[in-house]
Amino acid sequence: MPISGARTLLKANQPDGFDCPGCAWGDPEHGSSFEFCENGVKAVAWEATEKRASPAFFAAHTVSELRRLTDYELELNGRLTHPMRYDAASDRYLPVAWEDAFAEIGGILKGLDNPDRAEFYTSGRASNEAAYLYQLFVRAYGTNNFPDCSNMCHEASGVGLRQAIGVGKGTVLLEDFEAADAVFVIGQNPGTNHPRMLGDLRRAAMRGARIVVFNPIRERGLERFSDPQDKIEMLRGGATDIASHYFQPQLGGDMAAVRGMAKVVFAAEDAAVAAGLPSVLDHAFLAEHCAGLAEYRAAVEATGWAEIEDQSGLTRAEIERAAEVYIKAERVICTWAMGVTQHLHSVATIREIANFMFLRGNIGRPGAGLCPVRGHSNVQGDRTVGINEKPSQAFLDALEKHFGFAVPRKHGHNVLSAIGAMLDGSAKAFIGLGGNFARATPDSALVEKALSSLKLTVHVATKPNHSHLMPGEVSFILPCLGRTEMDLNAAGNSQLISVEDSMSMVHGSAGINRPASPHLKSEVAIIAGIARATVGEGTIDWTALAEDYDRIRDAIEATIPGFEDFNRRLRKPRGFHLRNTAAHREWDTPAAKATFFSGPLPAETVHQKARKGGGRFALQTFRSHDQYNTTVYGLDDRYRGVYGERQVIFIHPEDLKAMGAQAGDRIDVVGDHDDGIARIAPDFRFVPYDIPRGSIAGYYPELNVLVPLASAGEESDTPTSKSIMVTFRKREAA
Ligand SMILES: Nc1nc2c(c(=O)[nH]1)N[C@H]1C(S)=C(S)[C@@H](COP(=O)(O)OP(=O)(O)OC[C@H]3O[C@@H](n4cnc5c(=O)[nH]c(N)nc54)[C@H](O)[C@@H]3O)O[C@H]1N2
Ligand SMILES: Nc1nc2c(c(=O)[nH]1)N[C@H]1C(S)=C(S)[C@@H](COP(=O)(O)OP(=O)(O)OC[C@H]3O[C@@H](n4cnc5c(=O)[nH]c(N)nc54)[C@H](O)[C@@H]3O)O[C@H]1N2
Ligand SMILES: [Mo]
Repeated sequence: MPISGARTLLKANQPDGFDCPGCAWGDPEHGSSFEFCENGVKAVAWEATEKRASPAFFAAHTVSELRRLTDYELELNGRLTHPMRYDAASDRYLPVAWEDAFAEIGGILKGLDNPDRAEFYTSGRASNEAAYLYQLFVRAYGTNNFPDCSNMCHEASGVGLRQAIGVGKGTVLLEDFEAADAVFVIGQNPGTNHPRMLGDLRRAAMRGARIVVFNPIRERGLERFSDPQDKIEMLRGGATDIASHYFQPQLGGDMAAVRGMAKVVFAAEDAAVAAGLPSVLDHAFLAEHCAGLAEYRAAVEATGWAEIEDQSGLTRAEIERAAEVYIKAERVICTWAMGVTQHLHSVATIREIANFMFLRGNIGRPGAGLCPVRGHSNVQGDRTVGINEKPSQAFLDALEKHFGFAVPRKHGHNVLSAIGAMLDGSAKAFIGLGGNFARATPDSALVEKALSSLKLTVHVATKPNHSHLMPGEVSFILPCLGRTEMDLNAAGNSQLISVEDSMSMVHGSAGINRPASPHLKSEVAIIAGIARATVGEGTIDWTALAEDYDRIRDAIEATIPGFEDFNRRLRKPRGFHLRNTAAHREWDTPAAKATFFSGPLPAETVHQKARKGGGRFALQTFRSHDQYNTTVYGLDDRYRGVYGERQVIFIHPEDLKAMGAQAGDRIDVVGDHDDGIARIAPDFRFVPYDIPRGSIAGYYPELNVLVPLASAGEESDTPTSKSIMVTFRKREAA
């Protein structure tokens, strides 16, 4: 790594440095111990690369040629350096002047007969300031079309938690992990995706807290972990056991597993009462704070063990062991991520997790609470500052009052409805603030077609990716500064941005590296440029806002609760905490209580359906250790023992045997969704693995060709990329 790279790392997650673009895990109070992780290093080094995808690179390759590269090969070309415009005649991207790009984009947007014909995507790396300015521009233009990576990520957590506790965010702070007696980790692989979280889990395990994992796959990082911050452990080559209990449910079986645990808790309560022992339930909390307990208890009693075992894939004895830990622990935290949120029944599952935690009052007190672990480093902040296709009326009122323009009130498009609008021809323009829309979304072939059919596509990006290679009639790639780079205004002063982590801590971030190219602009400056050319400076002075981000923060303070004295508090070493009502046991729900939901278990989950025969399997798509979403850093997945390849399917050895297949056999994976669309992922290899029978796994984004647009989570509308029905086809020998 070049020296500048090492210097860069020393400034990651430091009070005077930049926020690590890796993940949204919180930073410790004592910011002096330099916390970084292997995958944070990769994320930072990826951005600080010395390679450049310059105009010479684009001159040397037609877009059709570039399309044949893998995601990995494409991003290897390094950082974008110039704004580029697609030239259909030569099938190449050519350099363009910033002002010309802004003028043409503004012209096309103004020319659409209805602002709802444009789609404004956000990926979760955008800062609060960029995201706020973006939503302001888009609403001044006249639409609430905000498809957002959140729609594919933690949407179900937002929806489920809002219903249950009145706020769509987690209730714990990092400090709570120091006080918890037990942490339940459901559907999450922190060893790869939130390595700094493993440090906190390890410290908890070392002081005797129980760590209970629910994951169909045995993930090495959750079993044993050696902390890179612990020099003695590193020198000895030692490691600490993380999980005290590891349960392997079937895909989508978590709601049944959690309900099973609730059943055990109610039974234990009855036994305690009969024996004259102290109650297992937290009656004081339930009486003062909760609504719907009696109905919930009835629903739990109506759910039989046979149904619970069949759907969860766990035995009653296993579930009793897990529940035992919960009952014995005074303070419990439950964390989860994509293994819970990317299913058909995710919202119901998250409500069930909340139900379970209410039983012993495990919310709103130290060492206890609900903790959805976010993905992108500022995905939570982007929502807070208004990237939301269904904005609250209160927020819209505040915008209208502060800025004095009429805001659009109609709900806009999320990711799936935006794709629908592109496919049916009603959408005409796509603007992407970061991300890789074509690769991150389902049914890749259809989305590629959708993007290419548009009148205008614009991508604000740091590196070339496949979404840039589906140009519409007019198409731009606009290169921006990354998190690690200095963002200087016209006066030469370094601008501060802010982000919000999974624990609702808002803190500042300022890059330290020289920009990858002198032609880059900040995301804020790019949004201001497009806004000026589209809606003009009549009501909003875009130039002044972009010139000093303190002014954007003043506007955030004036329109969004919780940001009082924003500019001053942001400059405090660890930033500040956005107040979470549920963490204070205030319930912003219709009943003004923490609310139990008592629906039945799903009638059938994907593995139950697959088991009916026809050679069908339930597939989940997840991340390797060497990738950041659609960005592939390398072809290894060290913890899972896969090297030099990504086209693999993890499968139980007995399933292989039953098919008469062997490790290493090459196969095509064939989609089996009942919508008449043929879906094939060609040329994969079997890897025998410790995974329940009937459930299989492979990597995103290669397998997105198999994720059906038509399959969306109930109430969350999230693509169901962890429950896909597939079959296999043997490949003919070449
Ligand atoms: N290095 C790195 N860091 C990242 C990312 C990255 O790509 N690379 N991505 C970021 C983003 S945007 C996000 S959202 C997060 C993602 O973080 P994770 O949610 O950890 O990501 P996935 O790789 O999708 O892993 C899902 C885990 O859930 C398990 N699982 C799947 N289905 C089920 C189920 O039905 N039940 C249970 N109990 N478990 C299940 C899988 O076996 C796997 O261990 O990470 C963020 N951080
Ligand atoms: N099958 C399947 N599909 C999934 C998932 C899954 O688990 N399985 N996970 C889903 C989830 S959780 C998520 S969050 C989405 C992710 O979807 P996205 O957020 O759209 O995708 P990323 O791969 O994170 O975006 C990578 C691109 O972002 C750009 N970029 C990087 N840094 C910056 C920056 O600082 N500024 C700007 N403007 N651009 C930058 C680079 O050009 C890079 O190519 O994918 C979803 N899709
Ligand atoms: Mo995500």
